[in-house]
Amino acid sequence: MGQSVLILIKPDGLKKSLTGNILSRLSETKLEIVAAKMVRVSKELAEEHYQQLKDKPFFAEIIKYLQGDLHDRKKVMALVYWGAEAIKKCRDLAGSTNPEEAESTSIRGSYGRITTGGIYENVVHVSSNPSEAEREIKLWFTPDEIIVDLYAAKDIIQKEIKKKVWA
Ligand code: IDP
Ligand code: MG
Repeated sequence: MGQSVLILIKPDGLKKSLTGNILSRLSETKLEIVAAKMVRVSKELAEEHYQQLKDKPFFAEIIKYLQGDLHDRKKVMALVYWGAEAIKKCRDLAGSTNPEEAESTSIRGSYGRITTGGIYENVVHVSSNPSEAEREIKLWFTPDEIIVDLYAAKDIIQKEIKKKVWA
């Protein structure tokens, strides 16, 4: 049975030009990429993403961090990986949340740091369990943006919705 997992390359990862390195490391897992895009992160999206941490003293700072306010890079790269034990494989590769405690060969151990303000800048987000992965994937992606059917979806007809199309 396959599992899906949301990966975010956070603004520090993009600013430090680590995209290629991180994707290479993730390719060691032999998992399949089933969705990928660049996202400009709104405050609402960041707060929804980290909703379970809203009572933590560092909440406001991680919202700014995910939005790119700390790195002058207002974007993240969002990907969905799919395959056997996807969550464990990706979390193992990412390493511990605290980059100083993360194994030195892990992504966070190699590239993360703790800021003087105490925030763990750890380069990547990886969902930590299947229900968190489902919630996060549905938050970051629409069904059309994922090339396989991961979760139940339905067709609806929407009228009078303003959206941008090619001119
Ligand atoms: P995770 O990213 O390993 O799943 P979470 O507990 O979900 O860890 O925390 C989300 C993010 O918040 C972390 O990746 C890190 O950037 C930041 N963070 C978590 N705990 C701390 C802390 O104790 N101090 C500072 N930043 C933290
Ligand atoms: Mg987490």
